[in-house]
Amino acid sequence: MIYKNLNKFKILLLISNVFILNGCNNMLLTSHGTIAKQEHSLILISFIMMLFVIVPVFFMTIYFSVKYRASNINQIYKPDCSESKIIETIVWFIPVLIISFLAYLTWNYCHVLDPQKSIVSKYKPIKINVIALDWRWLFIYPDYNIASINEIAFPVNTPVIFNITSNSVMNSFFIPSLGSQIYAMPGMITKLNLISNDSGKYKGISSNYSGKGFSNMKFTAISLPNKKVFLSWINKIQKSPKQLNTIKMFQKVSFPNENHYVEYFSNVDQMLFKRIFY
Ligand SMILES: [Cu+2]
Repeated sequence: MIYKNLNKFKILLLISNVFILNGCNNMLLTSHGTIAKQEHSLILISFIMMLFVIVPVFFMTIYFSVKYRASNINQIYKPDCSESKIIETIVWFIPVLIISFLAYLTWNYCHVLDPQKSIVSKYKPIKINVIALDWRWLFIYPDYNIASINEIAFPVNTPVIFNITSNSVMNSFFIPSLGSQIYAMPGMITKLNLISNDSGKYKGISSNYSGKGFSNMKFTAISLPNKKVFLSWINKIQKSPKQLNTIKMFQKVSFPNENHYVEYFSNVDQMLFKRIFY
């Protein structure tokens, strides 16, 4: 009987392992840029620090409940004990130590990883203006006069400066593999600096619920191997017959639509981004 239950337990353990280990492949934990890598280590350090609290608590819960069970008559019985200097010291000192360390860490990383801070690199940064629509992402490359929906590209090891706003409700711009999410808000511009150190395709999402089409509000961030490939990507979009140089065209593009597809626009109004948030 016990053996049968043990086998069931093993199977359950195996199945749950699949789900737990699946988390290892989580986008947030497969970092592909300097920013994401530092955030990854911050998460890991904080996680380990918190284990210093959780593991002893779990251990003590089991240990004390076994040791001080009613049937254990061999233990010392001290009904008048009301104070212990040793216990007081431990339960105050350790949490203070952990919280101070986490506070120091958070303060430091907050300044190092400030989304507004430009990333030092020998390459000239790429500027991308981001507009959150219902329920798509519109990206404008002001230096190349082009725009795209639900797709961006940039060369590897090149800093990317995102200026982000929303033409609708609040959303959140997030490329988990590259780190740092930031809010897209109407009437405001938020700034985000990211870099990719590996070429590849990364998933971009909105991590802030914004209505019924929200689950389709995804985009692809393509990190291209070099500037030459990037320029040919730009060139491909510059040949697109679709244009975006009047407010009427923009209204058509920004009309609520939950279909997830990629669109390219050539000849984009230089002032469009500014017009949207004023
Ligand atoms: Cu705000």
